[in-house]
Amino acid sequence: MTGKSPFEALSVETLAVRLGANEALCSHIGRDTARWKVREVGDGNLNLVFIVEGATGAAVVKQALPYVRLVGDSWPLPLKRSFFEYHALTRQEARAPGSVPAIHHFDEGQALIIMEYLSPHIILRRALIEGRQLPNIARDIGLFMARTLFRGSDLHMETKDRKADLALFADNVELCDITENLVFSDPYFDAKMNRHTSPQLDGIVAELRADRDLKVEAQRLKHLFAANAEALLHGDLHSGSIMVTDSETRMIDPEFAFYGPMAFDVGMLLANFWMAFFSQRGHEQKEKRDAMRGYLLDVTVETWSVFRTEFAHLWRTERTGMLYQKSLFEDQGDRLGAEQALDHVLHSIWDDLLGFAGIEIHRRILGLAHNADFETIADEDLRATCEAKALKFGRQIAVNRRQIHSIDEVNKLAALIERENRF
Ligand code: SR1
Ligand code: MG
Repeated sequence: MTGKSPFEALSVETLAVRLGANEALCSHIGRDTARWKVREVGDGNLNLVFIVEGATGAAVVKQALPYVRLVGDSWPLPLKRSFFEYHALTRQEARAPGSVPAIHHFDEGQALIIMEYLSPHIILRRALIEGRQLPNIARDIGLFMARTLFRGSDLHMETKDRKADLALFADNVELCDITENLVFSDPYFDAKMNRHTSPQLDGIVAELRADRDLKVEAQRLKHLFAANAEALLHGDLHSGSIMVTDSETRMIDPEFAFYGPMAFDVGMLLANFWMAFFSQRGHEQKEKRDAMRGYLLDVTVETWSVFRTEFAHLWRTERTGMLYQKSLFEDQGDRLGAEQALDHVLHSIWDDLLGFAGIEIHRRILGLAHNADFETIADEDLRATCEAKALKFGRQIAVNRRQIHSIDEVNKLAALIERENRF
């Protein structure tokens, strides 16, 4: 199969025939295709994902489809998202070595990436639903975000390189369009593909759609998302885009990558920890999940702390881009000036990340793409109670974000709302 053949979706039945001569795949898993075992395991919203096991190893073959898998061919989506995923992965590996799967092969025409099979890793979201406390995720994800965001911005890059890259990723229009609609707008009106736990949440949904301050805030955040091309983002950094073992963490699926505000990645990620927190009540059996709830709040604190510390370290040691040049500060002996500027940058990421987190929570409960944290709670009344609390929390952090000054304050609010009985 070459990049020149017309695109054709792979299947479990055709994969060995079509990729049997692929040198990168054969060298990793063995050439005897009769011994290949192929499984399709994609559980995301967009693509096909195969695990291929051979005599000497295993690999993942990920292929984009020309439509949104979750919805079907009534929603066409360009194959070029695979190109952006490939380019984002190569940049992330360079900026945060060891944090993403190794790429073995990329075929642009077939929109497929052959990459490292991560095993025994599982999706972070699944681990959190199971109540597993992973000791390293806060450190690993905090470092990943600080390194990719700092090193993928004008704080570090050569300006001509960043502008060329900005132009390259600017073409990821359709994936940005998904976020622009699904995240920032659809939850706040009667959009066609929305769904929510009904009738339990009907009243809250009506309130949120009538909430002028919230809608204005969501649109200010959308404005920021669209207009602030600050750094190369992962673009979809939720707990379903992270694979873990007890000791390892890898980020996957950056097909939504584009140049946007740093706070978007950080906010989306933290929102997923807060959603995991609010959903724990729905996963409690006889064993209570108090320790898990405490762990999840601790993870938000540590992630943000690691992010800030690493970002500050890079600010002091790798600030080679055109912004806040050393010639204006350190080179004149004004170290404090550089620290003052760093403080401003981190403050603005903080203010905005709370907004992005709040609306990410809303869209996962009110929009098209729900998450398993809540969806796997079979008792609908219980699910709605967890969701209602998360919605209330999301509204407060989005609208009042400039009055909230620390992550401890946010977590106190989360704990307070979680313990309320009136839902
Ligand atoms: C139609 S795509 C829905 C969602 O799936 C992806 O993972 C993104 O989060 C997107 O918003
Ligand atoms: Mg994805």
